[in-house]
Amino acid sequence: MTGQAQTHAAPTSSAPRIEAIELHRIEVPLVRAFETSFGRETVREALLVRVRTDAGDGWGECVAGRDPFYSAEYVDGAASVVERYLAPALLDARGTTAPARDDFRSAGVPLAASVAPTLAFVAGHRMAKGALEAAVLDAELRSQGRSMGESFGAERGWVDCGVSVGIAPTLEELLDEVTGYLEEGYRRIKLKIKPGWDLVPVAAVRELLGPDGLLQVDANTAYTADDIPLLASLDAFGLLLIEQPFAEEDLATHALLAQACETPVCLDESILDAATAVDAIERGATSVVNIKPGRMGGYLEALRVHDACRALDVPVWCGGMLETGVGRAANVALAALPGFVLPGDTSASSRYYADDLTEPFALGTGEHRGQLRVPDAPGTGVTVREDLVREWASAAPVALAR
Ligand code: NPG
Repeated sequence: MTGQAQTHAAPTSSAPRIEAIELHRIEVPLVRAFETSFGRETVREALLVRVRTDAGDGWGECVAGRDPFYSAEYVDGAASVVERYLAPALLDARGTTAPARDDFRSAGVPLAASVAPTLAFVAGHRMAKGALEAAVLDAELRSQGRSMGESFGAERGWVDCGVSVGIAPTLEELLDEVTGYLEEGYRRIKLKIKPGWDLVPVAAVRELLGPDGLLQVDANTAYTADDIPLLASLDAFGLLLIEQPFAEEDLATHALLAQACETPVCLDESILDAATAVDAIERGATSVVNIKPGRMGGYLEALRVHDACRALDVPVWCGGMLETGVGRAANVALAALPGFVLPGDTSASSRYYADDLTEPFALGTGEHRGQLRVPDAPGTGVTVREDLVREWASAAPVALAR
């Protein structure tokens, strides 16, 4: 076969070598319950991975939730697949044998670029794979003295922040919550909607924001094709976008909605990688893309999705999965790329947590009101508070070594 560029990862002596991988399960209380069309959370159950290399450590956060409701992945399953399959494979390969993709986004991070190919023998489990890749990337960039922003090609020192507002018990409580976020400076409001909680809350929040306030909605797959007329009637409220109203496999109904309404349709759950993004765009099922690195198997694929969307002139924005500072830091670096033209769900730590696992992310003031600063120290640029990892542990850590 000719024309197939295949390189081998970590051919240089400068690439770190993986020595050990640790899994840490934690439970972090949320400052307020977060309700979506698929469930209600009061605690974030998270899986953190620490990769120990001969050149230093790196941390990654798995975004799988407690239950397999947003996606098929869930945190117990992620921990199991990391422990049984993924971590042993990385420890065996140690970045020296797996063929890495030879593309622009793999350049400069040979060890991180070897992770996805090494783990490709396991079907799916993108969130689990993404956590490992993020930890390896953090370790590798720290060893090079480079920040994620620098390595990704960030073009901004600050990013615009939006906030995702859960389904509230009453309209009054919703308006109180949104008012609080506006006072804090958030530049865009995203409302969670579901059948029975859509037109009325959207109308009320539009009135609160005034005609110029940035507003969008997220249905997390709660609707069906029968709801197209109702969803099209949201055009009256000048929304930035309608996010994922239908099932993740159902591009056809999203394309029908896109034809029936003026509001841009944005896919989240459906977009698994650059290929599915391009396919959905070409089918007319999405004209804006929510990029969540965990859903795509890691930051390197997220960068490829960004690049593919940019080449097609499709705007992207950075989603969120209630990340602690570990994942938030990397998301903020990603959101500083030029294709991220809409504010992300990159909220301040205080939106979810009284204490964050790292230095807290706080919204800026003055000209940076409603923005977060992109970390510029090596790797994620933040430091994990190991005292809190221990304090919040919900299970004994698991350590795997070669
Ligand atoms: O700000 O981190 C955040 C959360 C943003 O609404 C948000 N996330 O569907 O996009 C989503 C939703 C979500 C949260 C999905 C938790 C899955 C779990």
